Amino acid sequence: MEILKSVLEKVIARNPNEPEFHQAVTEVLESLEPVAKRHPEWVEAGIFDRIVEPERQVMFRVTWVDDNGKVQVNRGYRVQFNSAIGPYKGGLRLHPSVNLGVIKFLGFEQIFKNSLTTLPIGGGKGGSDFDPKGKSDGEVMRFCQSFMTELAKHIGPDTDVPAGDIGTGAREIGYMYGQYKRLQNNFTGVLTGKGLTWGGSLARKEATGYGLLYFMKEAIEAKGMSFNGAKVVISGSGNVAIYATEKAQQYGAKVVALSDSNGYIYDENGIDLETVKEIKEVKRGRIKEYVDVHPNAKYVEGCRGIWSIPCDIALPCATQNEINGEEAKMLVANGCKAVGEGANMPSTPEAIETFLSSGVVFGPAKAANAGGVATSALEMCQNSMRYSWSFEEVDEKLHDIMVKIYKNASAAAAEYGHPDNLVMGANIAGFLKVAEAMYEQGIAY
Ligand code: NDP
Ligand code: 2IT
Repeated sequence: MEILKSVLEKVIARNPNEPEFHQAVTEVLESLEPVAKRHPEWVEAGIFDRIVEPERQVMFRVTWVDDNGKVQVNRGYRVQFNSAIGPYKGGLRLHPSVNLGVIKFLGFEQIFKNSLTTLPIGGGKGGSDFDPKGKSDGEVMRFCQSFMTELAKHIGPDTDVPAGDIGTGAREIGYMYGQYKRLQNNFTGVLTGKGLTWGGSLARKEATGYGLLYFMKEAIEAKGMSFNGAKVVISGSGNVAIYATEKAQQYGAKVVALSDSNGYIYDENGIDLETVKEIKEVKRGRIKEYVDVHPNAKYVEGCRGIWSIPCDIALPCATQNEINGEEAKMLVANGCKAVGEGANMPSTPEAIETFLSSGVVFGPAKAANAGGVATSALEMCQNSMRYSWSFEEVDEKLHDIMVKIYKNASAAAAEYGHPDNLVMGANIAGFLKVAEAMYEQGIAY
């Protein structure tokens, strides 16, 4: 890195103790070096210095009372990173590992991902260190109401439109929406991932997982591979993993493993997804319960071992940095030919380097998992029209968007001299539109 080195140095110096944010920014700036060379006017206008600094960051206290009458205090976040091309848009993560650096890395990634969707949405992210696991519905509701009491001051259908992420699903979105409506006295598309009877979009639940498969199908078919008959390993067993499994199976793949943060299951006959949905979506149980129903399958304690399973295609769909360099080497040594990131930043830089240098078809998160937020933008569109499309209509638009993202990322990679490098292609293609918008809107913006 030459031109952008000082930008990165400043980010690291002024945002200490935020390793995930540094990691996300480093990757993007490395990709953008050839763009900076071609666009000195953007360097001059400080586009690169500005894009790494959130427009606004809100941190707040979230107080709620648990079932024992004890007062609990969590910390809430909303990072409104960039609104050059539309209202801030991005999910809310509820997980004990959440801190400012994690939300900033996610918000930063979201800028480029949202731009790639071709729809008019800026980048943002939020969440809390609240852990919904093991909490009663009443506790989750009281937390969500308290969280929204503050968040409501900062969002709006044309300002910032949050959605789900880890730990935030339909239940949490429902409680948050109810509280927003109570506070503002208006019924508006301020959140996405809403219930289907109150403004939610058909196919939003399936969108991230399905979109991942739509993207990866394009990417692997361009290299003469196919999902049909392929052995696939998918990490996680939440929203993204479940619907990635569903579409992979529809494409004729055999998904042999899924996981949660405690361990993984291996079923050589292929995962029975109905069992997984029952455990995860209905009972909110643990993935190890799968072997109670399918005693032929095995459960292994510890989630990282999942990458030791030989497979043709790996789809990490759990969390950041879940595949390190060693695990990537193991995947490649065992014959893995394609990796599609359903989660945000699931591969460490060393893992990405291993995949790219081994000729693995690598679908980076910003491009490969953009189907969720793209369908959120379609939900916003339907809310604005006060109308709703059928499942097939939304699914078809999602499919077209994912194919377009693949083509745009692939074309940008080639144009900037790195054919097949979809990491560079996605970062560059996502950046160009935002940079142009920022440039045209002037420096005071
Ligand atoms: P869910 O909460 O539905 O599921 C998360 C899954 O990942 C669970 O199986 C969970 O296991 C596992 N997991 C979470 N944290 C960890 C951890 N620290 N270590 C190991 N496993 C972990 O979330 P989603 O499926 O919605 O999200 C998964 C990933 O996809 C995230 O990276 C998210 O940012 C990304 N994403 C989600 C989109 C969406 O529309 N939902 C859109 C684009 C990206 P456990 O139950 O044990 O915690
Ligand atoms: O990481 C993501 O893109 C999401 N969690 C979805 C965001 C959204 O607004 O639908």
